[in-house]
Amino acid sequence: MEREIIEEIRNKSVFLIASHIRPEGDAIGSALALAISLNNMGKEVTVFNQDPIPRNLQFLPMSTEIVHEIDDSFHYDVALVLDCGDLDRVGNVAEKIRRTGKIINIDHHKTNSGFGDLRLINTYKSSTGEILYDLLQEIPIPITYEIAVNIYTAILTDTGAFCHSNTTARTFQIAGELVTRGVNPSTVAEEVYERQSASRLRLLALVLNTLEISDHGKVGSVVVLSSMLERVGATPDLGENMVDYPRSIEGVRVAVLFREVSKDQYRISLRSDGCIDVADVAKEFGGGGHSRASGCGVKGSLPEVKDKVFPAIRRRLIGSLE
Ligand SMILES: [Mn+2]
Repeated sequence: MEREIIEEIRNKSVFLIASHIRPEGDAIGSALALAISLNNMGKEVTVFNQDPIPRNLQFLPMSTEIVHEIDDSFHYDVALVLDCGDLDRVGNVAEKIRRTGKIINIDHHKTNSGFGDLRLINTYKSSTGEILYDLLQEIPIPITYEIAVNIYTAILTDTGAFCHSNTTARTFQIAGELVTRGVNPSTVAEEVYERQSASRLRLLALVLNTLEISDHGKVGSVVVLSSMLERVGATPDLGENMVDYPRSIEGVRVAVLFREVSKDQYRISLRSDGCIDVADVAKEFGGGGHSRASGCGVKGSLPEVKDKVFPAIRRRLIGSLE
């Protein structure tokens, strides 16, 4: 199928690139890397993301050109949907994309639904950025600095700075090649990780107070409430990576973040050290992701949501650890 995708890219001229709502490094980095590549081939490209670009990704070349709305009359030949397990993950343009033109689905999520006319899905790759790097070589497109820094950021963020289990020898090989194209690892790390706002640190202090450890130390969880965001003047996206803190505790095998979306709706982020498949847990609630990192939305008050999510984890833990 990779051949057919390359043919589409070579032969068509107007492209829409879309990635998932609440974007992170892989969603933005891979979309921009592909957009710059297509621009360099003389193609017409529009990059769409429904939500604002996180502050720490605004240094990426071409990030200011991402649009957050698409006119219904906008015509394109091919929609390239990146880093989305399901087409609905692109948000409110899903319907338009479904109706117009060809859809190419490029992703690495284990729960990918297989949507689209053409698919390039490799669940063994660390990131969509890593998949794209190989695709660009095949087209072939010269990897300029602007492309390299976007792919590097995609890989850096999706591997948790080369710490997660999806980091392979190939990941480092690609990262090395990107560095030879001019990417400076310490500059990128500073942009991505050391531009926190004071309100995020104040939020962290409140969130850590909610830390709960259960199941003999194996499950750790924290909560982000809207009232906490208000108190410190933080935007909802600042609560997103809080799941990393319970995850880092010795002995914790599964980490959970409960984020209040509204009074009766919570967004759940799940992390596992591999002992259980959290994509499976998320799927139970209509979400998805990877076996070690996933997410879903659950309706109910916080105690009700906890009463749904914890047993779903416990059931699998009991099966896996005995
Ligand atoms: Mn990704």
